[in-house]
Amino acid sequence: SKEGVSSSVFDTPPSDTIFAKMIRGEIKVDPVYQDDHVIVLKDINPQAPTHLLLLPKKAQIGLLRNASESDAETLGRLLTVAGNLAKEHNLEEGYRLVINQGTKSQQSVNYLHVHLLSGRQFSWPPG
Ligand code: DGP
Repeated sequence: SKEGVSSSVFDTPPSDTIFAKMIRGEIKVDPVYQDDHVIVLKDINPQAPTHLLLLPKKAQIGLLRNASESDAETLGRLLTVAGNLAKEHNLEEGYRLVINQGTKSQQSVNYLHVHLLSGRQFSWPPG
């Protein structure tokens, strides 16, 4: 990066992120689930016994603030798929859905994604 200008994950357009490349098939993945709207992968660095990532397929959104009304169906589907997966995978004793947004939340990929974590005791407030 240029001197005095720190680089950021948000310098990468959503369509150039690793998740977009996976969705386009440019990087091979082994989805846990997919339909027309949502693709679900195992997180490469799991923070719980079950740690899935739910990605919107068509909406090339980095930050939630850049979502538009036309993304509403896809955004809703992320949650309905999460609920269905939790039921199918017998996670209903407890799971947590997380969307990290922005630098202070430690978002590390500029492509909107929902974490589904389960299989251990979580604390509140989150770390
Ligand atoms: P976040 O910090 O919310 O932006 O989470 C990004 C997550 O993506 C992080 O938990 C690690 C995961 N991740 C990064 N690169 C890859 C990858 O190449 N494959 C998979 N399956 N997950 C990845």
